Amino acid sequence: ISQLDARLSLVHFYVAFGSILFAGLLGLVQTLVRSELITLPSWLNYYQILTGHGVIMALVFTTYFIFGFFYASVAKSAGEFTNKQRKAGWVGFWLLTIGLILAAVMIALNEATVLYTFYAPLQASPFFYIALALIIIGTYFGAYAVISRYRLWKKEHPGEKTPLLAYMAVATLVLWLIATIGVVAAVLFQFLPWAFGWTDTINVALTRTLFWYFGHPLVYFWLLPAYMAWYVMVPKIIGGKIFSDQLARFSFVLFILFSIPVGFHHQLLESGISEGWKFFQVILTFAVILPSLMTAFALFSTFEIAGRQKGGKGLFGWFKKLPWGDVRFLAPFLGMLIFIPAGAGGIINASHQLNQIVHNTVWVTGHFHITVGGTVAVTFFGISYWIIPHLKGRILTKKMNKIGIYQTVLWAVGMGIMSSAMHISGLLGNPRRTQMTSYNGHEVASSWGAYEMAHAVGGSLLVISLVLFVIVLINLAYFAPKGNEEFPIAEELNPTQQTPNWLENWKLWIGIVFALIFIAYTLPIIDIINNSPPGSSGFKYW
Ligand code: HAS
Repeated sequence: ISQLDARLSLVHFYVAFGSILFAGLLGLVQTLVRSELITLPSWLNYYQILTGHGVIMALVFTTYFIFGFFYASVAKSAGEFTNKQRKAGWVGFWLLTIGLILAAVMIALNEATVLYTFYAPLQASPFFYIALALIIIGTYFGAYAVISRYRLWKKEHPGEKTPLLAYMAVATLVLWLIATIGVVAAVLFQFLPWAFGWTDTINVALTRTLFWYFGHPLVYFWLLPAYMAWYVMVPKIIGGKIFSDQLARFSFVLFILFSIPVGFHHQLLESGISEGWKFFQVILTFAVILPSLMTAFALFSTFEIAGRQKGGKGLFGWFKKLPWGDVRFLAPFLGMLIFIPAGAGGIINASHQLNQIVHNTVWVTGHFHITVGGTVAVTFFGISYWIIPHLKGRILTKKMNKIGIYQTVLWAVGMGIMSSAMHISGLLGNPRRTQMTSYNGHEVASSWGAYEMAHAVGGSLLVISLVLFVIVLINLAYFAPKGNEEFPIAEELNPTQQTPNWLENWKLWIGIVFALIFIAYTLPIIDIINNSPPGSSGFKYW
């Protein structure tokens, strides 16, 4: 891709890599505090670190990485950005970065110790909410750049099927744009007036509902770029083809439809929302599992077909033919493998009765570490190993490939130890989001001790892995031999198969998703507004 587009993409990656290393260190500190191996100095508190870790990992690392990946993927598949589009990308980058700096300062000053979900009645400085608003507006500029490049491609190629990668980036951004309506409404109309003191109270149930309207699709905003790599890049790396272009597009459409009207599955134990509406959203939650199952099916087929074409015989002979020594494949494959238990955990969470056991325990912390910290992060590592040298005009050397394999395996092992311990001790009642886990030596709490230690062991491996990751990336960006590292985009297995035009009918999908949102949310929100107890005046941790 052009130098100008590469620069826009790279600057996003650099912030993403710096932030994951910093937030990883904060995560390690948390595990050491919870396992009582260290105590914090008086000027620093646990929840401040937890907020920094959550905000940077969940919102900063992911958002920067995803936009860096989208700019490169769209420029590669749909053509160079125009000056206007690229300018929008830069405006987006600077808004994101100003928002990030402002949020970081507020957290460092202990004036935004509200955790990454910034639940009311915990109250932050108004500047923290302004920072969030800047970050979201920044993403809108980025979305404009990507979507308008895709539209321009359609104009330049009338009647042709759009490039799959660009289509997927647009689908993910459509999901993002609709999802952010909830958080924008909460920040503009509830949090900011309350934090500035223009309103005395805040409706807590409404803020949480608007947050989860956004919060659940947010997890698919993280996941879908990993799916882009699984559907389009991994087949090329293994010498195979995309199993079905239609299936891939349809699974992304299903994510748009079903990922938004499901936020209540995070609020199953909250009062103020009737059981019927929770039940309805749980049904839709089970519908959003479907595109992941379709993806699993397509990937197994891709692997088997590629392995057999390479001479793999018998029931599982094809498996041995996959390129296990290539980090560009191994890392995303580990991501897929991790997603099997991670997805099963999600299904457990979504089941109303089981949710009563796991809600607000470290089981949930284990769930999101294994999903976003496992599946998504490991896939992003795999992408980084070829995309950084590609953008810098260098190559992934054998030595860096080997270190990359150690790094991703170490990450998977560390995450495996940490999140398994979290899942198990969650079932033993270990609560999430608390610094003190000893409860003065209570018998039940003492059963968590060994697991807390395992968190610390896993967390330490993760930090070693991150240091390795950043070292390899610095090498790939500045010291690896010059060359042309491949940007892997696979062809379709069956190119003559027609992809139906309705898959590209955005008005239809956006119309259906708004209808579903209307059905799933209108009455419960009216109920919340009419029947909530008096709002809360707020609680400042600082
Ligand atoms: Fe979740 C809580 C339900 C997926 C992230 N989730 C969270 C939170 C986060 C999060 C951050 O229903 C915590 C928020 C907080 O702070 O409170 N989650 C689900 C369900 C799914 C799911 C049903 N979650 C994710 C993903 C995430 C993520 C993905 C991040 C990226 N989640 C919940 C619920 C809660 C929750 C409740 C609230 C809990 C509570 O009480 O607070 C589904 O999307 C999962 C479907 C996935 C599958 C797996 C398919 C497998 C594939 C791999 C195939 C492998 C191959 C490899 C091909 C069905 C695609 C080949 C292998 C060989 C062996 C050859």
